[in-house]
Amino acid sequence: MNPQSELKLQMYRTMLRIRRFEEKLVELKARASIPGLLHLYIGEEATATGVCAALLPNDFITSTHRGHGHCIAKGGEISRMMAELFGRITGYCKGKGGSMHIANLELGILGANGIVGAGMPIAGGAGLSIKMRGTDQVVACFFGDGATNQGAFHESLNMAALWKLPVIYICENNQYAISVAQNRSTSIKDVYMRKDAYGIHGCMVDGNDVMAVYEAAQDAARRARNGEGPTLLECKTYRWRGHYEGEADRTYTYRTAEEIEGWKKGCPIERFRKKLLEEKAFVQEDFDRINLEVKQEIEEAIRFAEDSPFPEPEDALKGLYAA
Ligand SMILES: Cc1ncc(C[n+]2csc(CCOP(=O)(O)OP(=O)(O)O)c2C)c(N)n1
Ligand SMILES: [Mg+2]
Repeated sequence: MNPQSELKLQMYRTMLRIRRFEEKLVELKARASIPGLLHLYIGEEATATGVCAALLPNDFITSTHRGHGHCIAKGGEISRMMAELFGRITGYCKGKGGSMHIANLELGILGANGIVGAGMPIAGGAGLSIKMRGTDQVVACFFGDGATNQGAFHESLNMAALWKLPVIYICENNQYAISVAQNRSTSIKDVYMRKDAYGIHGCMVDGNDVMAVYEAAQDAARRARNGEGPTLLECKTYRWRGHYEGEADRTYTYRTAEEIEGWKKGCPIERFRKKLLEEKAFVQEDFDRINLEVKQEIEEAIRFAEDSPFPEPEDALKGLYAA
């Protein structure tokens, strides 16, 4: 298989792994098998997948409260993520972090984050460290549309522009911040236009088109590695589930069933599968095989999590950092 086709199939698999992992979480949460809050990424898989496909293993990402997709796309193992959500010691943070705090420095994952906008200064710091160490790494910094009205967004973009830091700022514009539609909170429709305020590159793509996201992220990564500074990449997308798992009762107070169904019809994974079939790059059996393998991977991850021990009470304060 040529490398381009291999990459496409890999991207399909990554999107499906994110989708199936989270569909399983819906079920587990409804049965109260896992503690803590869950913000699901279902419907937005093409954004993390396209961006991370343009990164190298030693590049960094910063993530958000809706971070499972970023983690999987950057190389996170589903079994260790599942164990983390089950609160077991085999999880990425020894079961003490949970959904909103998964981090792994070996994979360049500088952390999911429960504080909206808090990944942006971290990405700036990582970008500055890359510059000072003189490597050609880049940082992909993911955040939502709501986060772009935080002071941290403006402060970070200003400094990254001034110091030409190798950071790709990715706004995952799913059009809502909890129940607040973007047009009720943000003075402009297209967030990427804020590039002009900082004199940096920026563009907007269909965040549900994985190839469009990939190509835009590749351009941004190339510029960053060449010392040309940051890019603001806006990906228009949509979350299918509530803001958090369990929101169901409130969903239809701020968006309609028709709106949600309309976006589901444009499912990023189905769209990509159909495109690959049309290109005659693959046959349906290729997708069937991947579906089966992903299903098995998720089942094994649950077994791994359930078979893993909980942390000991006397270890409660180990592995914690305070500044
Ligand atoms: C500093 C801060 N303010 C408020 C919150 C509560 N909060 C959690 S998620 C969220 C909305 C974030 O919206 P957006 O950035 O668009 O991300 P999305 O949830 O849509 O992915 C808010 C206000 C928080 N966690 N941190
Ligand atoms: Mg949002």
